[in-house]
Amino acid sequence: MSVITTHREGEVLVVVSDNPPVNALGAAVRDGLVAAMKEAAGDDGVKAVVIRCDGRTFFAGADITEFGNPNPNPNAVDLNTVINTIEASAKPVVAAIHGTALGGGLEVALGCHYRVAVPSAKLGLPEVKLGLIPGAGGTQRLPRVVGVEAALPMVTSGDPIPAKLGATIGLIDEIVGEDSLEADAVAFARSVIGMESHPVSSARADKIAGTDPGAFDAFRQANARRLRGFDAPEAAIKAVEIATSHPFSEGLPMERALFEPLLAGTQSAALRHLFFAERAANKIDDIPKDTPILPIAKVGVIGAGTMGGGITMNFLSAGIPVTMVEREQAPLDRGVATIRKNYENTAAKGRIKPEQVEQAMGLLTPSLNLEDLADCDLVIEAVFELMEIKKDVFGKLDAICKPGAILATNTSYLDVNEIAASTSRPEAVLGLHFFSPANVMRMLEVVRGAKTGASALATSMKLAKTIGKVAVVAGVCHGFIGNRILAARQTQGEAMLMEGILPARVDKVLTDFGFPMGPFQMADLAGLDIGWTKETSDPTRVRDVLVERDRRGQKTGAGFYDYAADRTRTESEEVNALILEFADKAGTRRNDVTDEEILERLLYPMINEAGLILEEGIAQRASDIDVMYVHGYGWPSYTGGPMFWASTTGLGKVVAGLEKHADKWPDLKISTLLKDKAAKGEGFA
Ligand code: T1G
Repeated sequence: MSVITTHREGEVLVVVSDNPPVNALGAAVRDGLVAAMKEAAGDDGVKAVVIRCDGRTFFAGADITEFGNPNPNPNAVDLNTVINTIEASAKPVVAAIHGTALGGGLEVALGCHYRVAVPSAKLGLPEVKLGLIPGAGGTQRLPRVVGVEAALPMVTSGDPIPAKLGATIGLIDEIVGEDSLEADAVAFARSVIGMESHPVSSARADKIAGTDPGAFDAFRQANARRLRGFDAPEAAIKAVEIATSHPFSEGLPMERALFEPLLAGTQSAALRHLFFAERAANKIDDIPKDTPILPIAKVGVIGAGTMGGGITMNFLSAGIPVTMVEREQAPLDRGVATIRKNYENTAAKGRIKPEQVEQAMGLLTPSLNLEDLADCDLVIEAVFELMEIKKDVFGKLDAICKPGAILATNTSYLDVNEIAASTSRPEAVLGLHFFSPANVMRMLEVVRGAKTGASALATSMKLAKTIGKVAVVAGVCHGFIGNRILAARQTQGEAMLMEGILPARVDKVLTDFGFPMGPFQMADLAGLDIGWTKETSDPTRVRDVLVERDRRGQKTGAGFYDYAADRTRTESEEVNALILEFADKAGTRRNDVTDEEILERLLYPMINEAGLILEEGIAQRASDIDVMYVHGYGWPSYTGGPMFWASTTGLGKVVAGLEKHADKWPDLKISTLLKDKAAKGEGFA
């Protein structure tokens, strides 16, 4: 059965693609579309064409699985030929859009003379998210249809826009009925039959005439921070600029000339790796695909602080009612007020409508009573990070909550098996480790206890998608996947202080690598007093001495750095002097440390810890660790995450670096898996 079929609605030929799961524009689709256009051209009874797709969405782009591999169908027509054939049709062609018209999908729609869409449709050019730019005329046709001001953010952010906005900027000619797409598209097609001419995107000049040449540099400056480190967005800006200064016939090959090097580059390979890695992470290899998913109609959250409030917002925003429990009225009221303020701030930025604030708040039930959680399908505790407190809470929940309810801990380090043992339902206990701020960070670490049941796991992975999180399953060890690997980096960072290497220099090496912040900025943000007590404070440890001086981090206006009221950071002379004094006293001060050594000593131990985690089965697969670090810890996505980066760096180089600096980590155990792969010249992919 061809993936492309046609049928007649009177004088209109309807062309239908049925290529699940997302109507990717693979070879069969491309060939089929050209054949359909030939059929339309050759049939005098056909006066117009509608192109639509079956299934969940209009074409969602080129087939990404074809990239980076030898072309399986060298004789198939390329996408540019398909689109140019559509655009050259003497008979008007209408794109009928539902779902997400993305990448090559939107480029096909731009080749059509008209575009209609259902209200729920979205349109975008997400190629930059794959380290690419549109490669089939998108950067040349989109600005000609919507203008540079609307085109630039679409092409450089890769974020889709809703159909309604598409209609506003002229990308969509008509918003049609949500449930009558084909009929309304055929009616639209009939309405344009017989017109003298039809809009040809590549020939239009009205929307780009008079573009301010300075607009491009202005856009670069306004978006420099967001685009830092990525190659594709700059290429996209250049391509749009070309559309305003060159005829389409020259612009199309120039777009291709910008596209090809990106496709061949490491950044695109890295981002395509992450695209599939995110989807693989959602799969748990050893539980049956038909494992029952438990309905989560009501959620309980214990704790209304930063984490509890942020966790609560995830479910409210997904339309799931939450009962949020605190021990005292004042913190409960503060928690509710903070949630409301967060939503109101988001509404003020235009990201949600004011009525959505009330919708979300209407789903929140504050409570001082654990008994109010009795009918919840899932309860998540976000109480103080002390095992005794957690075990006490779970013991009470076990008695209160209905049979089958899932009981989750938000712990970021503690033993989930020990927590589960404090209940009579270990099969329903797991970790749901959110990352702060929990309502923003996409990462969710699902910690699987030894007795956690398949349903609880499968339900959690599905729920993660519902609340817009990327989930990775971790086994139980101290710090699970993310924080255990992070500890390896933080340990080295502190060791460098004793060599007289200052925080600002260490942090800069990591921010130059692409992290949003380095270990000391991160420590100040989280608070230097996590786990610190007066009784156990270590006067030989810089961090503890800072806490003793009440330099607890950003929250006290001083930590490794000094912070102004607006949280602007400056180096602290006091702290730098203290560090040099410590290094001199210990006789460990060095003046020969290079930035390369700093980077190797910060990142290689992370790769090694990841190798140990894979050996121990704490992570299902290496790509899960990439997903975890990109979405949970700010590892620059254009390097693909730690495992992809180590593989492109060369595992042999990593092992050599670990051995070269072995004296800096006395208790280091080099991962056997890492050494074996390095010896074979393999990567982690
Ligand atoms: N190619 C191949 N497979 C794809 C695919 C694609 N473009 N998009 C999705 N899949 C697979 C995905 O791996 C998963 O497989 C299944 O479909 C469901 O996806 C020339 C060069 C469309 C919004 O970047 O954003 O066009 O895991 O789990 O949550 O200029 O998929 O089931 O085996 O994500 O409902 C541009 C990428 C390509 C769109 C649907 N297009 N896809 O989300 O399902 S480059 C994109 C998405 C290009 C042109 C350029 C999302 C989605 P499996 P899913 P979803």
